[in-house]
Amino acid sequence: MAEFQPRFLSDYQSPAFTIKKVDLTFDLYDNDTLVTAIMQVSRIDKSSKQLRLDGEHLTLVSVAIDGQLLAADQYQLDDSSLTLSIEQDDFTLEIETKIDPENNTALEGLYKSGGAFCTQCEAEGFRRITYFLDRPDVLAEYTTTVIADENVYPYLLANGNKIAESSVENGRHSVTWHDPFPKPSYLFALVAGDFDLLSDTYKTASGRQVALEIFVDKGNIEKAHHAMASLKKSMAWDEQTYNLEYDLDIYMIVAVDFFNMGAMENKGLNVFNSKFVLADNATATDTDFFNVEAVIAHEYFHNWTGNRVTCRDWFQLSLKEGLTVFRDQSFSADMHSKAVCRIQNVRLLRRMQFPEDASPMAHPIRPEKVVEMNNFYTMTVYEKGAEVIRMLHRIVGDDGFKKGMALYFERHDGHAVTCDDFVDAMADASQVDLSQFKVWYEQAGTPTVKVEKQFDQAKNELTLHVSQHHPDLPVNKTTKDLLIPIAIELITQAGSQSHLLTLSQAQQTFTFKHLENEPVVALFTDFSAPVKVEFEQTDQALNTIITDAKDEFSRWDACQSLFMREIFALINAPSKAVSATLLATVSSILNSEGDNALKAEMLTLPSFDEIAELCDSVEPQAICRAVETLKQTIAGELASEFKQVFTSNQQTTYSKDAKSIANRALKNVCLNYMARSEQYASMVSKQYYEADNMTDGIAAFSTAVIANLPDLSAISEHFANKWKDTTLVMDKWYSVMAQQQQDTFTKLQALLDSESFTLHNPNRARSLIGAFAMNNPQHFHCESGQGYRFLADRVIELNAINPQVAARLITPLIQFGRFDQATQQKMKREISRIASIDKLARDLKEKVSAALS
Ligand code: 0A1
Ligand code: ZN
Repeated sequence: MAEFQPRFLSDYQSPAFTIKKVDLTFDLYDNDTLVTAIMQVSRIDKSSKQLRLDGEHLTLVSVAIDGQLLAADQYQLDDSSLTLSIEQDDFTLEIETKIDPENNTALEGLYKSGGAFCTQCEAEGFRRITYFLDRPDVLAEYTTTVIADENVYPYLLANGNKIAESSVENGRHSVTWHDPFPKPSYLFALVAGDFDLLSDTYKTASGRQVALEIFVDKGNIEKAHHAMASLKKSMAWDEQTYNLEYDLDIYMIVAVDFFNMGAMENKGLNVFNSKFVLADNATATDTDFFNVEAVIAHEYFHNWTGNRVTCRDWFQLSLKEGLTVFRDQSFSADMHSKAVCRIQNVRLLRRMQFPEDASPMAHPIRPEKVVEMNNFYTMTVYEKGAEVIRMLHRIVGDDGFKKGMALYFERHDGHAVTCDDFVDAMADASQVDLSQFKVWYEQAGTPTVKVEKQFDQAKNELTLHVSQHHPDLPVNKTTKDLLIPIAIELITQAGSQSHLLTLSQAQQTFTFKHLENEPVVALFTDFSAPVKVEFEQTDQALNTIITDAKDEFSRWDACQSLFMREIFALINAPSKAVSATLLATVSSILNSEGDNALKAEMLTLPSFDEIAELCDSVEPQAICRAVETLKQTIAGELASEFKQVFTSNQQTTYSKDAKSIANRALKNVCLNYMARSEQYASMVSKQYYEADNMTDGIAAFSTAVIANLPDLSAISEHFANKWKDTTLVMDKWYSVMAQQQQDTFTKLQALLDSESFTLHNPNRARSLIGAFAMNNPQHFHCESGQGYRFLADRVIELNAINPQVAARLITPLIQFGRFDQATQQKMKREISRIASIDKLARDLKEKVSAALS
């Protein structure tokens, strides 16, 4: 069937026709919206006589060319296209379609979220609005008129600047917007609704006034101030860092409750998942505040990296996403602790991207084969893509990178380009040969770098033998050696020195002379490349890195290596005693001076997925048991120290400055350990009931759940009762409740049956089902297979409602490669069950086929 056929990067052809201008009119009704599109079309390839337009889930009303209506035998129509025979080189095409926004549960194209109309067109949603050349290399100038009931929908918004408004018959009104910047259809947006509006202005570096508007559900305006402040910071940062100014007179953000992803960078009219806009002290955690700022920045930065310069085709997605994630990460690092930001980026990469890169869906950051584009908004394209840009930054240096960015915009502003164009701009601006670097774009899988160290005592000379190794994955036809920047630190009695090595061959040797004594070597400082490392280090060397390295990331990483080592020892010998040196290390971190946020990170054990990622044929329960033993032992042995650090970091008044956030983080890590010691467990419910902010409240609540404390049911009831009318907080409640340890499946069923649960809201679905599959490994991987069955049942239900969300939630089920055969079989049985259902959506079909092949 055509809809399941893959598309290949190598088949790319430039468009035979283009659309230069579009005039859209939306007459909005819940079930019968009429869309009129008047397009100025030009032929590019003179030999092409057939114009094939994309269109899905549409009712065609009429088609006219240069004012002449076409009869039904003058075009061909099927489920995914409308094809016309064309004589003219330049013509006006007018198409009327009808759509049903209210029943659009897939949330792609035009749909209703609560009482508002909104759109989501990336990647290929515009074809659910009208027949169009729905591909990113067709750039058109849009004029959009929106007509709707004036009382119900007082705000009618679209991209660009407002150019007209009027009242029309039957209590309806009409507003027209014009966007002067040619754009691909995926950046189109429309919103109609009744909102509270937070307005502000921003003066750009060149002195232009920009109106800033954030639209939120009525009653939520106080929760929009943080988003507004974040937007202004982002605008200033992009001016200071890259000389990039905003270009329209108005920047609008609308927060909606029903949204498949985080947010969308539509030109001048971002549509956001309300989770990444709304925040106040009572309802948002420190992490939520951080994330709102980061997502606001990400979407804002897309205005240049994505909108002004866009992608030639969807295989190039990382051109805009990898680069924009790199930009938002750099912004966050400038606003907060650089080291803690970096640690969190790396944790995410190891926990989510490394497993994806070893899974049946592994793909290079620039995929070569795609069935459903929505399946490629991945950790690989985004997060590994950002790591690739970061390596480029390290190789060409900050100045070279900024020159490269400037050249990129000089060459490509207003165009749809490729990842190669970006790397070429970097190479040309900094005069560095990056041809080998491009292999990062075409090769999937996490490389392993092996290092052996030799020290010549007589000469005081250190030699590192370094080699690179690549996993054998079916997606890679061949494997090539990569250009890998290896930042290192050599720690000697005289202090520490930093070097940048470039590994370009399969094996290379690096020598360092005139050292004081045998150094301790910290490899991949600041995580200079997205690789795994094999390097034998003594516990003592790791402890030296923890105490003496200049690079804070390496200090954290050394600590994680010690934990990892202990966890593997416990997997192999469950009744062994926990190493006394490890306990001493934890104790000395607890009692050290320094940044509490970094300490909190250092004291947090690796997650299930980070551990599984380093395993080969392991039983998942063995991982869970080992982690629990380690946690219990640390908690028991150091109970009074945790209590002491917990107490000394208690705050009397709530504040959001960096120091208070850091203190809360450390205190809550301590609380988590304290929950496991009998004498202090009662501190958890005390903190819950006394908390005056969400960070402390939810930390106590989730600790009570994970440690299965006796007060749990009272706390959970209190929480649900207090927040029953606040959607985003109830999402938190569901995701905490998904981590329950006792009678888990009975309780999960009760949660599914609860009145406020619905699979139609993606946040709600993810908060229960996603949180269970990702954060409750004991029960997701329980031996009976019930956890896999639970997930598969929900995926099957979601297939009929929202295939995109279903396909995202199936992820943990298809990442089975690290587990033992018996586990793999149980997981595959459920995947097969999903594969066999009727009307399996393309999104799921692509994933289950890959998993079963
Ligand atoms: N471009 C957006 C992400 C996004 C992608 C797809 C969507 O719907 C299918 C929605 C949003 C970003 O990177 O923020
Ligand atoms: Zn993005």
